[in-house]
Amino acid sequence: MQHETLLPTTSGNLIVYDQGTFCSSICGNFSLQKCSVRLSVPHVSYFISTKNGYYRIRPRADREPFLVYCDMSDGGGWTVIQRRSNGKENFNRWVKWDDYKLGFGKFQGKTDEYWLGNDHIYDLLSRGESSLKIDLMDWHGERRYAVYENFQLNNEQDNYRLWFGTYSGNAGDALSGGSNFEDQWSASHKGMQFTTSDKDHDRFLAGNCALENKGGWWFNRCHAVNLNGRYYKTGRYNGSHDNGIIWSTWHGTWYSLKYVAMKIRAPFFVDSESGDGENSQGG
Ligand SMILES: [Ca+2]
Repeated sequence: MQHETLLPTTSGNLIVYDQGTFCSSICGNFSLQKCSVRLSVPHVSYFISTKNGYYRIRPRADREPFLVYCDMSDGGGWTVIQRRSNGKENFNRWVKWDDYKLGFGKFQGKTDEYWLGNDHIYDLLSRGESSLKIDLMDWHGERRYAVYENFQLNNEQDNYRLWFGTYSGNAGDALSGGSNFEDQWSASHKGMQFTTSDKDHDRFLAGNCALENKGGWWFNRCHAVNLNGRYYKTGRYNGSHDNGIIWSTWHGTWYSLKYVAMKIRAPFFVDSESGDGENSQGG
């Protein structure tokens, strides 16, 4: 019998839940189609509604558990792998490749900024999480989203090369590079390796895209999407490089978004009607 433990809230709403689980499985009793946690105590099993918050998950039994924000609204079961909301966290890392590999940021408040880490993301994806949803919000409070099926990373030996399949949503398919062939050739992120300022794997021969664009990413030469870029508090910005937080098919490359989050879950997940109803998109 699987042992599951739900501990009382400590600071914030951390819940320890680290037996081979991740957000989809916490919020993933598919027969109930409900975001719930099964509590197992002697002779009794029952369910409670699951809340948005930070959970300590353990997708691989041979690795240490780690903290992550589980978004149980928006259908439920989402593991948030990246979030930008206030510019407080430095994504232009000094110790670069290893920070992006292991993860960094703050894991406390519901809008705290972090990068979960390429190793953690890789482990979650290799466990079957493969739907990627990206939430976007501009400085007028308007929201858009993009969903990609078959989101996958290769391992570190291949520098976390990025793959993804079918797009749906209302933000435009910027990860594929934009609307015309020339843009796609130079800016599509499909098949690109991860680049940081100390490890250049991009297709820009004359330089390093991560240095110009202020954060690690799956750069081509260089990008149509730059979600780890510099946080501008204005929306439109000027500079020598288009290094803001960019989703080019919505606001172009000279507009930096106010809020973005990247989240993943299992592709067979059935949207939940519960969760705690909290709007996870911050603001
Ligand atoms: Ca280069």
